[in-house]
Amino acid sequence: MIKINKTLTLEEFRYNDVKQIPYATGELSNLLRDFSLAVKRINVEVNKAGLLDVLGTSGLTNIQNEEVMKLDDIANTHIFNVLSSGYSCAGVASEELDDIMIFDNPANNQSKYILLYDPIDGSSNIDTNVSIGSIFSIYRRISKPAPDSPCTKEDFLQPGHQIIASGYVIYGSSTIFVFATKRGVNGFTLDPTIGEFCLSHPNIQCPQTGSIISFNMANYYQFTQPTRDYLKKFLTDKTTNLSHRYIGSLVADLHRNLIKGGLFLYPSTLAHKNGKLRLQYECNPMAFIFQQAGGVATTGLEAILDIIPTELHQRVPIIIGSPYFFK
Ligand code: P6P
Repeated sequence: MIKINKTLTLEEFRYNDVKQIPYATGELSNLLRDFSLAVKRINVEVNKAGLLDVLGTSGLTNIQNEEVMKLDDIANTHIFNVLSSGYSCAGVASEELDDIMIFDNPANNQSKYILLYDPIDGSSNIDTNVSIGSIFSIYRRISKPAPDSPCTKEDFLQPGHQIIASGYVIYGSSTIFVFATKRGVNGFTLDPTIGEFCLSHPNIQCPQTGSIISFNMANYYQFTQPTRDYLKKFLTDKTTNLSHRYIGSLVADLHRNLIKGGLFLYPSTLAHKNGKLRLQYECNPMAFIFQQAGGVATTGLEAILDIIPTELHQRVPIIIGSPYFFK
């Protein structure tokens, strides 16, 4: 039979993974496939944003008391609809939903997973065509999967080191789906000719060092003195030849730093005492990805993945990047 050199689709990649894991049932692969379907639908909206009625604000405010952009609301609905119509997770939590949403039916109650997501991160950039992203993390339930046993709030308040898989999609010059499991970090680029995510960034490793430092300079004088002292160490070291790059879209800033190396921080500020970024669907998923790729993620005082969550929407300071910056 003729040999055809083709790139693996996300599903084909997962089939290979599942075949190598004796106890795997394929449920996690089904959940990743469902999420990839939802983000393909979001990708259509993002790519035609200026031609569809998806720009600007929705007129809603979320539990964070933040303006919900139309695309936030549309993306949230796309992900919710696909996951609730599937049977590969027992429930979800979203930045745009006040509380967890339990899919309480015999099929979904038997799923061993729950999923948390930020449907569109960086939404303030939507109207200016700057790269934005979607972020998710998947945990195994603490509650017992059974037809009459719905998931519980406790399932959604697990520390990040319990993550089974986490990932992001960056809607940029190309649309790339990056996800991590304990078997590594891999990136898949959407091939619009076949409508599939295809393996393009196998076995991503965070460079040991990097020359990019990312933080919002406008907040510098709101940083604590220890944060300024920490930054001064690198900004005054002539041997590091640092460049400051800050897109203001977490997924875009972190995807660049994951590939090229560097440091990103959103520390405590006067306006955001606990930092601005949310632990359960921004910091933990990104910290798990960086750690699996050889990077580091802390609050400045403790590892992000070790934090025991107390609130679904709690914020934490984050310093994340190449190991060099944590020596
Ligand atoms: P600031 C975007 O609104 C976001 O949630 C992240 O994507 C981004 O890293 C951060 O906030 C930017 O915040 O205060 O610098 O505009």
